[in-house]
Amino acid sequence: QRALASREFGIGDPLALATAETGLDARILLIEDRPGSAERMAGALRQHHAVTIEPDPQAALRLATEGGFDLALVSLDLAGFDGLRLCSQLRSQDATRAMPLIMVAEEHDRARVVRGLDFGVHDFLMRPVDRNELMARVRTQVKRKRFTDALRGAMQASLQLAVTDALTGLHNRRYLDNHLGALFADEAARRPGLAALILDIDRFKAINDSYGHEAGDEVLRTFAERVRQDTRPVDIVARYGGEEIVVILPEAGLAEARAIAERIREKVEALPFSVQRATRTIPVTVSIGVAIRHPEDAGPGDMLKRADIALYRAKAAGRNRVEQ
Ligand code: GH3
Ligand code: MG
Ligand code: MG
Ligand code: MG
Repeated sequence: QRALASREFGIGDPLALATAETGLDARILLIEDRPGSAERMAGALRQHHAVTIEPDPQAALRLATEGGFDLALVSLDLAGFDGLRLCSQLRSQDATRAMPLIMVAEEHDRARVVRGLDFGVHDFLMRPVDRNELMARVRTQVKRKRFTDALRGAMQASLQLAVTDALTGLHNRRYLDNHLGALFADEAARRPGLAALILDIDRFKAINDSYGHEAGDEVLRTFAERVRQDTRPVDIVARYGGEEIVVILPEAGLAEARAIAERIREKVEALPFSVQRATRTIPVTVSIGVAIRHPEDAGPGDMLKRADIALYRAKAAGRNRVEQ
């Protein structure tokens, strides 16, 4: 079932990823100022892990912040320093929040251990530290961390996939609808300009018919890439339908929107499209409908409708044109 889920998302199996390296080879920061105890713990841990011993809490905090550690063991009875406070600092700053922490405490210190657990320290060991218990608790925390990291990565990847068009890598229609709705609702009154372009490749069916569907796909990918290059990061570029792309220009008036559309149209026409199977390049042109938001628009659909009507006019007038 896991394998199935990960195939669906097109991502690696997070559990397999996390358990493949079963607790081996972690980088461990051991914050302990009793030399005997530090050496005993480090000796055991070094069978499987890389261990850095740091007796000074300030230096330890700096080291941990610089990153690169998978886990820290923190003595609660550092000379002249409150180990629990160090734990709290490590838990509260962004750079170290996700790093697993294990407290090392004296038997009489159980009340502070409980406080540490309360504010999110992951685990603890009581002195004298048992070697097998030490290894087991470290292994468990490292595995948990690797699993949550892998899961977070997988979730981000699948969220990304849900709003991305697989063929072109552009945003998909779902993304466009969500963001355009929000843009309209938030800024309806204030925004100086908001414009939409609908771009539709001319006679695309003929390209498919002459060169094959795969060549058509390649043309689409190149087309999408050129449109993206000709727009700015604030613009939304989304695949709207088969060979139609919508561009939302959040800061453009009509003149600027027309100019951008004209620039895209010219470039598509001027640079021939090459595809793998065909020896010749393929001439491609695009028709573009332009619309801007009107104050009386009930929603973004009204603006897109006008762009679509303008696109239809461009087609009717002979294609390879920009109309508004
Ligand atoms: P025009 O827009 O100039 O009126 O003519 P057209 O030939 O482009 O007409 P239309 O927009 O109606 O047809 C678009 C064609 O695009 C139909 C469909 O087979 C093809 N198409 C849609 N999606 C894809 C795709 O992902 N890949 C390929 N290769 N073709 C696609
Ligand atoms: Mg059409
Ligand atoms: Mg078309
Ligand atoms: Mg079309």
